[in-house]
Amino acid sequence: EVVLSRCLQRGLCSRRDEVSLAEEAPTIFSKVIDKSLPADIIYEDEKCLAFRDITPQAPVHFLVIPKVQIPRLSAARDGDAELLGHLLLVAKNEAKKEGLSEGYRVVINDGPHGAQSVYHLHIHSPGGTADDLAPG
Ligand code: TR5
Repeated sequence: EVVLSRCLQRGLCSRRDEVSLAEEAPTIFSKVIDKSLPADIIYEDEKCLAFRDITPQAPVHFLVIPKVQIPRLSAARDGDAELLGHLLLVAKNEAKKEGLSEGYRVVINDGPHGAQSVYHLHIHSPGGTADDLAPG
């Protein structure tokens, strides 16, 4: 019921909209955030977490996620602007720490047509080679 009311507040779903409701449900990344599932965390602050992708698509491949559960980019609101900017800056800072001085990609998959598999907004930052860097 809490999940449903949050979903309704965001205007994402009606009570019969089970697809949107499923997207609002906690994902595996909630367990990474609350540390009930181990992950290789490389950065954390009060707003976000960065950790290595479990199936890296490049020599360096980490994810940056907000601690609040925004299910996908298309569900973000105008009020999320500062948070979204913060995630990008964290991705940039971590890429520098990882030594990606020659560049890297920043990718957000959105929804079924965007090949999104985990419905907790995340930024992919793969880098380290000029070969295939396409995540997920
Ligand atoms: O397809 P999208 O854009 O949704 O990307 C989801 C990404 O999450 C994929 O690149 C997965 O490899 C990654 N993933 C999935 C799990 C996971 C993870 N990265 C780090 N740690 C993970 N744990 C502990 N569990 C996952 N199921």
